[in-house]
Amino acid sequence: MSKINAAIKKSLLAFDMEKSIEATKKGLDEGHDPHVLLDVITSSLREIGDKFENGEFFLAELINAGEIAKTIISEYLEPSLKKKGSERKVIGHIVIGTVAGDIHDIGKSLVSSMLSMAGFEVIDLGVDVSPDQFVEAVKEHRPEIIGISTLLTTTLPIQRETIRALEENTLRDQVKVIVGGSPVTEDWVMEIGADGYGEDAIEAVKVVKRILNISE
Ligand code: B1M
Repeated sequence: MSKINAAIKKSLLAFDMEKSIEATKKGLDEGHDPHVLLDVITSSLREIGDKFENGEFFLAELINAGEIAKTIISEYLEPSLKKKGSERKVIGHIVIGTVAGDIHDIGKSLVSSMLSMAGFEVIDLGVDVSPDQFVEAVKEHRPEIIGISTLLTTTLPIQRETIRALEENTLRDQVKVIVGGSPVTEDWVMEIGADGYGEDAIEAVKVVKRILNISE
């Protein structure tokens, strides 16, 4: 692991906002790939989640880590990723959100940003989005695709409920559905009848393009 990556990981695991920002800025200034820095943050958060799960860290620490990661990603990494891409024409429209009962938004927002950088117009409904709210957004915005995110196993069934709500409102054949979030598996995608899923934000963009037959 490079010195910068190690410094970011160390400061995130110490819940030190200042040092995390400092290390990220240094990494960007030294020309490190923002995608790689993003991977370091994601894997560090996973480690923090595991430590929370086994009782080593408390909820307050999970909250702190989430806040630090959000700040670094939205204020430093995303602007740097955007600089790399140029202005593009709109290639599609997507409504995206995190399901009802779930307030995790770091990964979902990353997927939104990557899609936006790839040329999609993204209507981000935020977190705690009910199946009815997804349905209303589809009626209002008429996207080609919707993205349903969740990180909790307890709220995973809401992805299925959202697809059912689209069917009940006779909208399912007008809109494709991509799902995502750490508990989502290929089997789950098949079971609920979604059109695809992305394991991470980069994969999500590829999958959306594939589903919509966009080759650029
Ligand atoms: Co929470 N949390 N959390 N948490 N949290 C997890 C998810 C957990 C795995 C930690 C653990 O115990 N190991 C665990 C879930 C266990 C389970 O359900 N099996 C958990 C828990 C239990 C909880 C609470 C219940 C804790 C409590 O209160 N006792 C609570 C729930 C609150 C609620 O939602 N109702 C809770 C709260 C929180 C915080 C608020 C403190 C904070 C979130 C802050 C925020 O999002 N603004 C938080 C955090 C930070 C985490 C961990 C540590 C990190 C999540 C994260 O941001 N990862 C997480 C541990 C883990 O994930 N292993 C954990 C970085 C992000 C870039 O990755 O979100 O996976 P990720 O997104 C990826 C992919 O999944 C994918 O692409 C993204 C980018 O690469 N992806 C998509 C995501 N959505 C997609 C959508 C797509 C396609 C791809 O298409 C639509």
